[in-house]
Amino acid sequence: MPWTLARRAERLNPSTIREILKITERPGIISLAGGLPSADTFPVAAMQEATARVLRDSPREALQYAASEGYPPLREWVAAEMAGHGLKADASQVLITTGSQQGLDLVGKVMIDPGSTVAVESPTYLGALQAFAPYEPEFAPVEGDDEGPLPEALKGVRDARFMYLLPNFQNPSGRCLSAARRQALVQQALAIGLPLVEDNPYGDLWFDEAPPPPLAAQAGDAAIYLGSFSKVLAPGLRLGYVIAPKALYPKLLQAKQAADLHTPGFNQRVVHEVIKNGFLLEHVPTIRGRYRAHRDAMRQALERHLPAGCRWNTPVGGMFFWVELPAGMNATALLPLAVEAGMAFVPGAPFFARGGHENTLRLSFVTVAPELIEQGVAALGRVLKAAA
Ligand code: N5F
Repeated sequence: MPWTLARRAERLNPSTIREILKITERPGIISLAGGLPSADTFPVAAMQEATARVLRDSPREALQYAASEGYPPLREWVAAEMAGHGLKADASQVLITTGSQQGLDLVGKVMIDPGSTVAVESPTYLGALQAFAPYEPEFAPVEGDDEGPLPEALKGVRDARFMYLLPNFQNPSGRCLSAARRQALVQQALAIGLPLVEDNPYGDLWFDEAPPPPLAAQAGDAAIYLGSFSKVLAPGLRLGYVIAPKALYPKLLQAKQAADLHTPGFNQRVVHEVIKNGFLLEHVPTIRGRYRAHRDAMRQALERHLPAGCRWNTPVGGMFFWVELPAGMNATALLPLAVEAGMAFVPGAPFFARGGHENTLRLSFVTVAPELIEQGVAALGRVLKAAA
């Protein structure tokens, strides 16, 4: 073998979610594993019309190489949308990315040196751990409670390059930070000079009331904000965005250029065409209503089928239930049995930067229909009872 792997390649891991998705693509498996939006919410007709209009009105531009920063009207739309959420940023601070997953990679590339500290929630999004890990950080989990990370605990990570946070309906825990906790966290972060990287793909998927404004609205230049069109339109478009402090923007842009020159201009134009006249104001509430009904179906199924000793949250938005099994049970070991029984989940351990917590698992309630949620959770219940 004439090849020598780079040190960062050693840190590359397969995504547990993607590995499970391979199994769950087998017919007959009820997958509560992947955070896949319900395909019934994809706006197919609106996409068809917008695609036809883009190809009719601007085919040469739409099919040509385009600006690395993104399609200017889409950047303007993002800036205006975020202003409505209290985050004032200029369109020149918006970088359109190939999914918010790419935003995580670009932030890692620009901000992390080998051995530098990255503070994370515990648990946190495993795809972010996967994106940051090749840049060789030391992850520092920050202690928290039901309202979010503890502001006091930030003092322990004051030297971190940044803290990565998911304030709304967190993946995987479903947790939503209270307004008071957001304010306390930002105050503490500003006081100790700790920058924040805020990832918010689920904020629009609330069931009863909109979550408080983003941390970035209060943190100013101390925050980078990541958004995504995956959960409000369709993940196959691979469209997300980063809103960055002006001083950081050029470096993120250079990293973006090096990675893929630009996000597909065709997709950006089609999406802008779909959303420019308020489409999401009507579309997103239909997703909320549907997902709320799915959440209720899963809550009932969990109450009916999970054995005593299991605990779970009731998410008020987003896509996930987070389940704690009785101590001593191992979700990773139970997964093959669950698949044999006809269902799949994501084990919780990979969501913890330092592992452990083998008795946790994540269930998505949005991908399959309520009847299948009931069947899938019933199968999980049988597996857990047999293992107890
Ligand atoms: O914007 P996009 O589609 O790149 O979303 C990436 C992303 C970023 N940040 C958080 C907190 C996320 O939850 C995600 C998407 N997570 C899904 C999940 O199931 O955890 C995606 C999994 C789909 C897959 O790997 O095929």
